[in-house]
Amino acid sequence: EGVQPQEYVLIKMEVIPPFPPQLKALEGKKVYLAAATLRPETMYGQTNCWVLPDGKYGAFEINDTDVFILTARSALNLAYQNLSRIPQKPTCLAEISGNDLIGLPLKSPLAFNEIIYALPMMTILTDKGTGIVTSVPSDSPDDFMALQDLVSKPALRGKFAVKDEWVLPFKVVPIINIPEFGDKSAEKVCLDLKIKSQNDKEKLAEAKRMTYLKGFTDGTMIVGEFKGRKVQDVKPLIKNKLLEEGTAVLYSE
Ligand code: A2H
Repeated sequence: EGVQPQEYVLIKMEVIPPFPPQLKALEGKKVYLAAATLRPETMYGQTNCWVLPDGKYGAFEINDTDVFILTARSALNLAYQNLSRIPQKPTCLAEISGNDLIGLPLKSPLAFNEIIYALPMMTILTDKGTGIVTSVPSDSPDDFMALQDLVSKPALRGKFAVKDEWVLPFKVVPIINIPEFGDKSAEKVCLDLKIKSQNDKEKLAEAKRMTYLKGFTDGTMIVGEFKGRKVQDVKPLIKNKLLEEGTAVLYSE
């Protein structure tokens, strides 16, 4: 963890009932996979959610109705940020492995796709954010490559019991134009740098450097309520809209 606190937006990705056996203890609750993001303005382009297959997650009571699935570490932090039914004390209703989350159907705010699925990503860190990441392959090189891996490697899908229909057809949803990179900046930069997989760390770091700042300074929204406006102008507006409608909360660590 850095010296400065990092503020994330937690996107509430709602698990669509009926719940599978491993979530039966949560019946009757509103259950969300809580994904930590620095780019709330990209939520229009969500195509899926990422979990770490070997990751340990828990279902924690946030208030009387809502349950968040995330790491115990982040649940403890949330409990000190007024996001726990009992202040400063996380209550875990069920322990769940990442493998048990794969294939869950989710409804996520702003996403054009009505239903998106939780899928495996090998590079998720359990000591950052919530251990849950939302996937925007148009604008995130990590997300693009992790999805590309699942799409191009049937054996990888087989290993994690990922059904073909959860990843195919592979459709990137264009949401932001960057003059230098077009409407699918992450895809373009991954192809230009000839990145082989989600594990190609150095090249992915370079791809992120190339796209991250440019998306903010030079990006224009090409979809949604703020279509035609600059990313840097609408980022706080979209963030506040999500917070006000209750589909996201702030989280610092
Ligand atoms: B970002 P920082 Cl479109 N492990 O959200 C790995 N990655 C994680 C994570 C974890 N435990 N928790 C969050 N992240 C990702 C959107 C996005 C993101 C776009 C473009 C770039 C981007 C959609 N995925 O991040 O190390 C989340 O992905 C580029 C850095 O705290 C989160 O924002 O700076 C970002 O990394 C937080 O990374």
